[in-house]
This record gives sequence, structure tokens and C-alpha cells, in this order.
Amino acid sequence: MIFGKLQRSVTGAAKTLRVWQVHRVRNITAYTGTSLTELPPNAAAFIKNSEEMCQPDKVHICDGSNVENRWLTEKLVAQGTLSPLKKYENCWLARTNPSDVARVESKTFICTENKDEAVVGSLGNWISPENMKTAINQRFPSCMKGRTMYVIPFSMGPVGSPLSKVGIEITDSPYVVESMRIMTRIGIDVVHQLQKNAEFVKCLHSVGRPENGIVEFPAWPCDPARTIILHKPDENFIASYGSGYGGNSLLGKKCFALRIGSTIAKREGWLAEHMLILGITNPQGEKIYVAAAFPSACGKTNLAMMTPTLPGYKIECVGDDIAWMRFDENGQLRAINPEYGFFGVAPGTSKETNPIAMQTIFKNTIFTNVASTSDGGVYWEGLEKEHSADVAITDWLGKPWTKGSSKTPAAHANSRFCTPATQCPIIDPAWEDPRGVPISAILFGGRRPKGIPLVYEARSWAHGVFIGASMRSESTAAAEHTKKVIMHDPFAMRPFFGYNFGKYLEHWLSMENRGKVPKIFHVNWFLKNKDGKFMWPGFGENSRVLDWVFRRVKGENCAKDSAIGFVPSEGALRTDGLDNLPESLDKLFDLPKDFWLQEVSEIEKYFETEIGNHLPNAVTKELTYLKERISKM
Ligand code: OXD
Ligand code: MN
Repeated sequence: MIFGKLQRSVTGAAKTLRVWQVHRVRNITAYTGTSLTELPPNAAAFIKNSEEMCQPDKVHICDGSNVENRWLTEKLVAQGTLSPLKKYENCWLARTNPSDVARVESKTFICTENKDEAVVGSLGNWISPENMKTAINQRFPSCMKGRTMYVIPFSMGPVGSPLSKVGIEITDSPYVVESMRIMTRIGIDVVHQLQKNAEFVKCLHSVGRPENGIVEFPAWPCDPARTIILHKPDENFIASYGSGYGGNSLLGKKCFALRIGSTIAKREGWLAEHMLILGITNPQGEKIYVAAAFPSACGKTNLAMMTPTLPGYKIECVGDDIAWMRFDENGQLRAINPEYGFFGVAPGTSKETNPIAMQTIFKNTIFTNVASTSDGGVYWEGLEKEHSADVAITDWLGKPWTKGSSKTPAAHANSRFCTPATQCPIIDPAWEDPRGVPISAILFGGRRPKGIPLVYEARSWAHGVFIGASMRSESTAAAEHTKKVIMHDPFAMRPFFGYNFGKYLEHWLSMENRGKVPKIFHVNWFLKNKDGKFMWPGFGENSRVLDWVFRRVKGENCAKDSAIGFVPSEGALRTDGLDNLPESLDKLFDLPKDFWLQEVSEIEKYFETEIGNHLPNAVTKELTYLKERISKM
């Protein structure tokens, strides 16, 4: 027990509550939040223990109200963290310390008794319980001195849904509170839920304080040198120190919904995945839901909000980043989006690439590390056409920036918009259905400039699991990787596994025995020709691939076998109205033998070094089968 000593000092529910109430009356001066006197004792103890360790000046328990929202925004403006974007309704710009701009995978740890339970190879970092305790003790004591400690009760998923889970995030960053308000359901309804079921994930966050006491950017305090993100699955506990940005600090997202979420899902027999969820309606009015896993910054938000070019098709968005999926009593796999907002990558988002996002993000949104304009707006790479020459641009670092002549990007490559999902004009009518939406197909994909065809279908569930395990993709700016290299990113979960990847594969394989499993596909929008040009137009034209997926789900005979799986049969992929492909369609389905021999050998090596003897037999068999098929190509 990380909080062992403090926990023991709180004896019994009554005392815990009394101590806590007195404390609130003593400390809250500026704004009193809600009087959450009925918090269950375990929640009150978590708050109390965190307070004793972090020594904040004040404690504020968030009620999620509009008054609270205004109060916090004013505070953030006064301290220079947010500035208003006058061009839009209730939109704000934040600039971080330039050393705090992305997820820090190298400083993210899973804590278990035995290393093998958590990670193998390079799939994440392991820390022992002892060392986790030390890491906490070296950083958290007194880290909130002079600050307010905010307590955010939040729900991942619709409040009260049997698929949802509750968390309590404690943070000293009002920016985090404001972002959590957008990204999760927070406040009083969640407290009522906690009264019914006192189970919650403990999320402790501090932006920290550098050891030398010098806060370089007072508007964005952080401690990059000592940043650490710790997860203890057996206690449902997360402790994040030193960073205020994105997945490092909005603990509901990657830390809870994926890392801790995947361990809860394993225990309870469901799946917590890095997947968007979309609904697609065909011209006949039939609808299916699809979940899709792509690594960070590979177009999940664009696909989830796609405007189809194929006439008669409609896409509706359930979520753009995370899916929690479980079989219902009829054996149907159902999914919820545990989030309440979109934390999307800004650069590249435009009227051409994602018109729906552009209709979503210009109210009630926090933009972080984008460039700003002299008329009170925002700017980033991709908005060139929408920017008029008489409007001056200031880059994400606050320096003047000129289109055409400045050498550095105006917006940071991982700059983001944080915007409420309810504002999305194509949000799915069932997106908050507590039962979740039925999933008929799962797509895996990545950025692969060579060799991987536009789309192929797995032959079986086990083959699909193998495809997920072998996913690779070009690195992006979402994390601290600097070079553009092809990285293994199994299930798009490489940075987000909460437990041993071999066991994760076993868990996925076991789904087949629990209910009706969906069809699995692999897609690649990013093939390039020898001139470096994209061979597929992507975006709305991806509806052609979804059309084929839809027809396959409906059982249409429109596929043929290939060495790697089923691909569209002759003429089955609709290309009507698509006359500007830089190469013939066949090229999008090329399977170069030398490429695939190399690919399989990479996968084999990866499985050996990263999974070793945890590799399930069913996956080994799929690898052997693929090798045989390729050698005969
Ligand atoms: C994200 C990510 O922020 O995957 O969604 O990095
Ligand atoms: Mn993501």
C-alpha cells in the first residue's frame, strides 16, 4: 500500500468524514465548490492522505458547475496560463513550457511485484513497488505548497452505465481541471454514483516543482527533469508528477482508460482499447458500428468524423480515441466511448481534411500550443488557405511568425484542441447509450508508406489478433520520438499496455469463447509512390474502404484470398467518381514478395524479443502460416 502509513491514521468512516469536513471549512476561501459530505470513506481517505502528503494551501472539491468553470477560467487568465481567443465563443489558448509538449513514454511505468506481470521487452517500463514508493516520496511531499489542490470526481463513460468506471483525480493544475471538465463527465452526478458504488480509480497528479525551486514559466509550472507517470494496477492507483500536458496529466485518458483500464478489463473479461468508434449507415439505411485502432496522430479523429464521398453513406461519431468493449448477455460485443470530449491533434485539421472537426472546435474549446492570430483566432499548419494575409500570426512560442518565410512550424506538431464531444454535429444518437453500441468490425491500421495494401481482411479471429500484434507504423509527434522510423505498435497500444503483452494476446484470443466476435480488417491510407506522393486520397474517400468492410460484414461475396488475408475481388472496391489516383488501383494492393519476406522476419524477431515464451501458440501458428504463404508467392 503506497499510502500505508497515512491510510492507517484514518480510523473508520465517521472519523474520516468529520476530519475532512472540518478541513474543507477551514481551507476553502475563494470558492467553495460543492459540499460533498457524503463521499464514501475510501474517497475521503484518498483526499485526506494526498493532502497530508502534498501540503496544499487549499483544497477545492469540484462540483462541475458553470460558476466553478468561470471562476477557474478567470484564475487561469490571471495567472497567464490561458488567454481568450476573442474571435470565437468561449475559446482559450494555452502555451506550455516548451519542455512539456508531449506524452513521455520513457518516464511512464507500470508497477507490479514481478516484472513479467507488467511488461516484457521494450513494451513499457516496469517499476517495483519499493521503487514506486521511493519515486513518490522523492517528489510528492509538499509539492503543492502555495497552491490549491483540486479534487475531481469523474466518470469514464456515461454516469451509471454498467460499462463505465469512476475515478477521482487530485491535481494542483486548474488547467487540468478545465480540461478534465471537457474530456470526462465530472461533478455531482459522479458523487452520487460513488455513493452507490464506492469503487474508483485513484489518480494523483501534480505539475511539480523543480528541485532548485525555480519555476521557469510561472504560467506553466512543471518539473520536466523529474517527470514520472506511475501506475499500480493492483491498487487501481495512478501517480503522475512533473508534467501538465495531455496524457501525462489528464489522467482519465491514457493512464486510466487504457493502462489501468486494460488491467481491469483483463480481470473482468472485456477490452479497453486505443480505438475510435463510428457508426456507418449505407444508402439502404442499414447501420453498423466499427471500432478502429491506429497509433497516435494517424488520423483517428479524421476517420471518426469522416464526410463520406460515396453518395448515400452517413458516418456518425461515437468516439475518436478510446473504446471499452464487452459482450452483452446475448453475446453481442458492445462499446462505449469512455471520454466526453476530443483531445485532437490540431495541425493538419482543416475544412478539407476534417470539416466536421472544424464545425466542432470553435466554441468552448481549449487550444494548447497552436499559433494565434492578431484577430483573436488560431492558426496551425494546414490552415494556410483559411488565413488572410492581413492577419498577423504569433507562433506557439509567442514569437512573430510569417507564412512562407518562417523556418519553424507555427504550431507545435503535437498542439491540440480540447473540445466537448457534444458539439460534434455528427455525434451518434446512441453515443451515450449506457448499453454501448454493437460492434460489427474492428480495423487496425498505421502509417505504412510501402508494401501494406489499402485494405485486407483477417481469415479468422486468431488471424485478426495476429494482425493486431504485428502492427507497425511511422513514428509521430504525439510522444517524444524525434525520428521518422517505422515502429512496432501492436494494437496501437504500445505506449498504453497495463500488463504483459503476451497475456494481453491470450486475453484477446479468449474473446472468441465469450461471444460473437466481429470481423477484423487492416487498412493503410498512407502508401506512397516512388515520387513520395500518397497513392490514396484518404479522408472522405476512405468511405470506399468502409463500404467494402460494410458489405463483408453483411456477408457479401466480394473478397478473394491472398497470401496475407482476403482482399477486394476484381471490381469490388468502388472507384466510381474517383478518377485522380496517381497510380492504378492495382498498385494499392501490390504484395511485393521481398517486402513481405522482410516484414515477416521483422515480426518474428519482434515477437521473439518482445514476447518470448509468453507468445500464445495460436499467434505462433498464424505467423508460421503467413511465412508459408509468402514463401509460395
Ligand atoms: C492521444 C495520443 O493523445 O494517442 O490520443 O497521444
Ligand atoms: Mn490516442
